[in-house]
Amino acid sequence: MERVVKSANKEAEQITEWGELHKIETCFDRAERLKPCPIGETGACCKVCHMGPCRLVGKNAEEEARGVCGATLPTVAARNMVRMIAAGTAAHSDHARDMVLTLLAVANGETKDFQIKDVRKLYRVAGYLNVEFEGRPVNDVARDIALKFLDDYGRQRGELCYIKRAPQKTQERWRKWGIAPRNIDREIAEAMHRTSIGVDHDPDHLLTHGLRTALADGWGGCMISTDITDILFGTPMPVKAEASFGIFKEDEVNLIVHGHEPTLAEIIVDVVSEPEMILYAKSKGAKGINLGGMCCTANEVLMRHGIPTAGGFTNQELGIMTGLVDALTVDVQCIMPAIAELSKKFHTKVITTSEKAKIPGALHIEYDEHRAREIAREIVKIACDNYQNRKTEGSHITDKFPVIAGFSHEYIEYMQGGRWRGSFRPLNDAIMAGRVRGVVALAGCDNPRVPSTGLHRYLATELMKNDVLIVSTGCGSAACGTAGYLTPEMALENAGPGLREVCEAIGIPPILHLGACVDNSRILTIATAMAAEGGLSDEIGGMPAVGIAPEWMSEKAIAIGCYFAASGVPVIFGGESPVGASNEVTRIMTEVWFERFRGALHFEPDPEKMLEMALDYIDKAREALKLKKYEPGKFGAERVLMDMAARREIEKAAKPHIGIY
Ligand code: SF4
Ligand code: MSK
Repeated sequence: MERVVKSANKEAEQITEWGELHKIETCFDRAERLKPCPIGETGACCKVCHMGPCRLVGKNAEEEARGVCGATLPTVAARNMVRMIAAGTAAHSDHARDMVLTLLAVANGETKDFQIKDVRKLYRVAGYLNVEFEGRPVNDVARDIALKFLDDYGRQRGELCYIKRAPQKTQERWRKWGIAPRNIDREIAEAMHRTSIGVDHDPDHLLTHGLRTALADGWGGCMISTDITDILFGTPMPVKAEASFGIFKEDEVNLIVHGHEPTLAEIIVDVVSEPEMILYAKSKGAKGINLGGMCCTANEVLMRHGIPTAGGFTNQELGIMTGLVDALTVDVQCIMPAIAELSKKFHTKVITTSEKAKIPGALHIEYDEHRAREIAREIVKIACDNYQNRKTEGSHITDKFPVIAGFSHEYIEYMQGGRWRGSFRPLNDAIMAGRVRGVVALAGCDNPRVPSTGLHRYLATELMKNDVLIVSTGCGSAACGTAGYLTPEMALENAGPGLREVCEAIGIPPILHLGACVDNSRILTIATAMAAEGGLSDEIGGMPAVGIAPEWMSEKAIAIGCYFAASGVPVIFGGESPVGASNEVTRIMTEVWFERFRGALHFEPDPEKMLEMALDYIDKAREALKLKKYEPGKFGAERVLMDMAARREIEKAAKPHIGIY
């Protein structure tokens, strides 16, 4: 039988081949063996009560199939979708809640291991929340901010604080259709209530609440998490780093942080460079301590400290199989339980650190923000002790790729005009003139059900060629990073002529790594800034912009896709549609949502069609905005793009008025 290609990444593929040879099973083998249930896959199975599970199948299932209670297929598919949104929103927002509680602990002086690093960002957030900050002690401002955000989890009436950050027109659409969220926990709880047996049975009504829940994720949980993480650990600006399995060092202790929460990882970044820790590592025979990351905890420390990444979701088992990982700490989300069992075949210590997440077979050292440094030292020492247990076997890989990451929306604004004149004008102008055809958010997971990272690579390459600027997050960024796509040189080699010119003038890569999956909120902020800048759409909807998650697998991705759609961005997901069994639900999520919110959520397994659909959305938006028709290499008149020298001149002359940099 012909071998199935498991990953588009050469290095990952090499490890899977080594694994097959040594009879070591990975998610790729399990994905090959476990075919998805075709009924559940398309949203036609209901198991919300114990009269079921009911499978709504058959010739005219859409019209005729009924569950024991009488639920129709559109009801069942819509309910399944809403439950996915609720779960994804819960995940991001619970992570964000912990960030709020950390900020509160810092403000109250309850933890000595963290301080507020970015006071400018604190003031900017205070401004959004109408918290007085001038002349007040920083910790008092931080406390008020934390309390306001906590209120976003429990307020019974009114709207989330950050709803008003969206363009006015976008807000109006939300209010008109009743999807402006009240509080994060309430929308999640109501989603679970409405989808339980015998409550809401109207698919449109159900999905409308799904959008309200998703907005609580995007403009609530995700945006809160991004902002507090920036306040506590610094707003990212471009850093150089490396990606892929070659980041592991043969002669140093390799400690990898994996999951999503940045707090413990931040302290570990600090602790690994303490002289006594380095001495400790040396006493065990290693030359030093090498800290790396995986998935979104990696993205957090990559964005702020240039810590290298071993890649995204499907690389977690493969990392262990290099035989070089001495300890792998995991916090929450996207952690395969398989790593605990797999680690026994190697010497790797898997350490769970969240009070919310244990894996049988893993060592549990619970993170506590009041003893953060002490716990980080304990973990680093475990990794050092384990260095001596390293065996020689494993699929060692030496390839790694340079990466430029750290593009916060604040920095993107800065690089288009400098500290005092930062704006989105140059980007808007470049889009209007047709140099940049549009913007695509290439995000979401990598998935073993396709040659993993392959769809990200294909789409990134084709979009760049077509003069589309890419903003990426999460494992989409990891997929691009481990392919060597996150450097400015990539623009020279692969971008179309207009995009290349823009990238060279501003000094940016054609793919901007914006951070972890919670940092998709940065895309909402960028879209809002572009709308405010003028010349394109005056709301998020109608921009020549599309979201694509070609290899999504997590419920969090569904929540993200839906908050993009509700905000006005057409979104295309790969793979089979989880609501594909119902034409009515598919119609609501594409046509009806587009009519109401100018966004949509499509599922399209064919990557060429995904590309075609994205470019079509972009071109239609350009046409509706009466922008110059996109023609490669032919541009309309636009302002002169500001290069670094021009920016310095302005900075010399200008007085501060806006911007945080
Ligand atoms: Fe079946 Fe209705 Fe129960 Fe769902 S809620 S499992 S359709 S009886
Ligand atoms: S880690 S949600 S696999 S992006 Fe954020 Fe990656 Fe998807 Fe998890």
